[in-house]
Amino acid sequence: MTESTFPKNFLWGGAVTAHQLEGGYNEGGKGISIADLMTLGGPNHPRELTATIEKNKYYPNHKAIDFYHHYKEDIKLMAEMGFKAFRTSIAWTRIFPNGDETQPNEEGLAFYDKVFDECLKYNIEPVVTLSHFEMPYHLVTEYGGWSNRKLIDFFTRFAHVCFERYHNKVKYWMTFNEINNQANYESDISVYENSGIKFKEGDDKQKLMYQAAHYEMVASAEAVQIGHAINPDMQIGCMLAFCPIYPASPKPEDILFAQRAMDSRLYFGDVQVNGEYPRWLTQYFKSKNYNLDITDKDLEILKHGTVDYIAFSYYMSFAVKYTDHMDYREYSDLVENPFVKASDWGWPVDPVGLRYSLNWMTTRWHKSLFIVENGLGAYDKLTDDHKVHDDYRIEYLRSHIKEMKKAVTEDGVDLWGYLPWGCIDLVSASTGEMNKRYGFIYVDEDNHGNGSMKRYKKDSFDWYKKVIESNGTDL
Ligand code: P53
Repeated sequence: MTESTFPKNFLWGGAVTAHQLEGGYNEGGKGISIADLMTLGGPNHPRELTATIEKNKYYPNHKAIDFYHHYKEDIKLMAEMGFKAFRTSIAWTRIFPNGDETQPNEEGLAFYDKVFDECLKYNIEPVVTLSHFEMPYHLVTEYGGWSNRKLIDFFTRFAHVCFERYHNKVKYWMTFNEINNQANYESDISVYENSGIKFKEGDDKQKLMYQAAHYEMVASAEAVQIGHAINPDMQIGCMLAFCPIYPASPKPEDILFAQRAMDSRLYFGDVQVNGEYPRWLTQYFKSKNYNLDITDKDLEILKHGTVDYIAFSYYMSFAVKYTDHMDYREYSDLVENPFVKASDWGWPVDPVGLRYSLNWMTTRWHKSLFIVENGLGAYDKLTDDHKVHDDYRIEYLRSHIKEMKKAVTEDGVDLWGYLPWGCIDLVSASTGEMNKRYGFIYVDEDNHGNGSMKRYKKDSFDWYKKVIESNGTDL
């Protein structure tokens, strides 16, 4: 008989990242990260990327939800839901405040010892991202972010220190969060968050993105080797934003173009999993006369630093229609998909796309998978008696878990776990808002940082607790 539910050791839990939740942006010797210089934006106006902290602007990540001082209380609530795993990141600027020091900041290291110990106390497995949109700002101003090869050394030093310090506490690691978001190279925010590059007038954005991504992937492959040398039991993965891209119609040109769009967004996975660039892309670099700085030694490193597993986020799917070019651009080539609804922030909601994605990756890469983000950003209302009736969130998660279950039980996908995003409300990455909420736990704080900061359980808290208790049977 085939197994009809999730494996016994399935890692149910939730996910966050340092800069969107910790606050304490200048405590414990922490340096300024790129996220500390992003202002509050909104659904219709982008966040500003300022060069210094300006007095009259609001920077939501400075305070975030103050996990820096609330971590015990917050992890306790996650334990109450029965979490088996908790994904967070290590703020690079707590360990290397400027990024180019040779010695780490002990106070920063000690903070994460406390966070991981608190998780382990409840048998919660920490799942840790090394770089999640929070590189030291000093590396931007002094080196131009990841446009500079020197960043490889700074990052691998950071990775080395973290692996050495925490290898007995943390088994699951990821190198770069959503490394492929910058495939959307026309977006200033996407490239800045991944690579710390601020475009100037006249820049070839696409070329700069390919070069930066190359250095990052070399750094990631080196980190994999460093980590395995320290402790071969550590599982070190890549992390991709997986948004499947469908053809708008069965027209052959649409299908071909959708394939190219997927390849353009996901070549990062090809390099990190297979250890080499796909042929179409090498050919593309030639046709563009890009002459990127990719050395033979780099190619060796990529080959020997392939990842142990694939972590990914899944929020939405896209659709494309061929016009007159094969060079996919996310802004201009997407068309609306009449078969899916959208969230309040315009993100298409497509649970079946999750099953499609799990199968797509399994067929292409033959590796274990780990869903480390999924969820619905929504407006919540705290009632007078401190409840949040978030049936829309439960519905979103339930429909995605159902599809994930089919992928595991019917399609045989090797999936390690499910860690929905923002398990406690936190600052949105794209808009900086608090009001774009994902959590099972409500945090009483508004877009401008006002509120009691008290934590309240939403209806989804009790629902998710039951889901975990029943290992995904009681949905
Ligand atoms: P927010 C774009 C597309 C898909 C995922 O996003 C993305 C982004 C960038 O915003 O980011 C991931 O907060 C990211 C998290 C982020 C989460 O999705 O914009 O890894 O840091 O918070 C949700 O609603």
